[in-house]
Amino acid sequence: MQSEMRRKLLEIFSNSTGEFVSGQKISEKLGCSRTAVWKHIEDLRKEGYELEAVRRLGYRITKKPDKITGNEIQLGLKTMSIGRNVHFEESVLSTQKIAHRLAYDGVPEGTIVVTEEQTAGRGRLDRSWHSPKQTGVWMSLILRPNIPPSSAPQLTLLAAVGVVQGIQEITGLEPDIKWPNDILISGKKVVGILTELQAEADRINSVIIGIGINVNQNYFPEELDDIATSLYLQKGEIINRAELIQSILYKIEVLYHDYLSNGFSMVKLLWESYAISIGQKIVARTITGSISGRALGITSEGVLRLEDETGVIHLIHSADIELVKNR
Ligand code: BT5
Repeated sequence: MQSEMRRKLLEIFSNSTGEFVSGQKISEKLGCSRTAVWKHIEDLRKEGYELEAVRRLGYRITKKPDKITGNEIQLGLKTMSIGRNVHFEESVLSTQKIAHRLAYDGVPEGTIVVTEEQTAGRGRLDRSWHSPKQTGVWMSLILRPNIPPSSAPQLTLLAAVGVVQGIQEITGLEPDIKWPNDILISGKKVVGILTELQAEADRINSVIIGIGINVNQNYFPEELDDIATSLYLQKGEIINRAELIQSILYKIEVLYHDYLSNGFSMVKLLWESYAISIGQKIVARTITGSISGRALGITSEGVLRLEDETGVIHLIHSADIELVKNR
């Protein structure tokens, strides 16, 4: 099917929000015959859509295929700018890499890069990020906020809040955030976020927020088995990734607009309400060494405050955090 026809047809169903649409109406909107409509419907079925057809009522989509191309993400998307421009590729080294290039080339704010599989997905400090085919959400979001580079960590926390809210909405699960960028369920990592900048000394050109979500994996390689989990493993149901992406993008956009107009306070409050490490004993491993103590909270810049045993308060900008179990 012509991609334009397909897009229009899916749009008609999306606007009908689950109600039946008559063959007559579809043929009018597409400007084609009823026989052609029937053929297009068959094409959708071949692509994995399940459609119910009832005499005199027409058609409705009962199940969408688990695809995350631009069309699937945009149909039903409620945002104004975030995710309105989608760059999709079946397989990439890393969506971050592509997003850096697109950001440099000047794509609109809110552009996302999405893929089915990353062969060289990465975390912080060039650690690798396991991104198997068709099971996860591997995406990078390009923002261009007018903020100083020192405030950029706030956007990692903003993205984490948006992802938690999206997961809650779609799955009903209640994830926790571990400063700065891990989202955990039952103590295991389900999401990692990597924020990178294209910036000059005093101004940001682009912020590239990489979000990796384990969605439908039913197992992990041995080295991750103890520390990683997926939404499927937690919920016991396959999750529709396009709907999850739509929900997360919408939550992020709402938070981002509030952040640009009113500052960090709303995100800070929400973030603290999901954070598990605050008030707890932790070890922060930084590049220069480890500090143990109690996590007091985050500053208005999004930096972690940690009080060591002697009462000295350290500001931690970047670290891996281990929660120390109280005996
Ligand atoms: C992160 O780093 O958690 C950030 C991960 C960001 C991934 C996204 S996917 C889209 C975009 N494109 C990219 O190339 N990256 C971003 P960090 O805190 O450094 O954690 C990395 C560590 O998490 C690894 O050393 C492993 O121990 C563990 N890990 C790797 N893959 C994992 C997975 N799928 N689930 C849970 N843990 C994983």
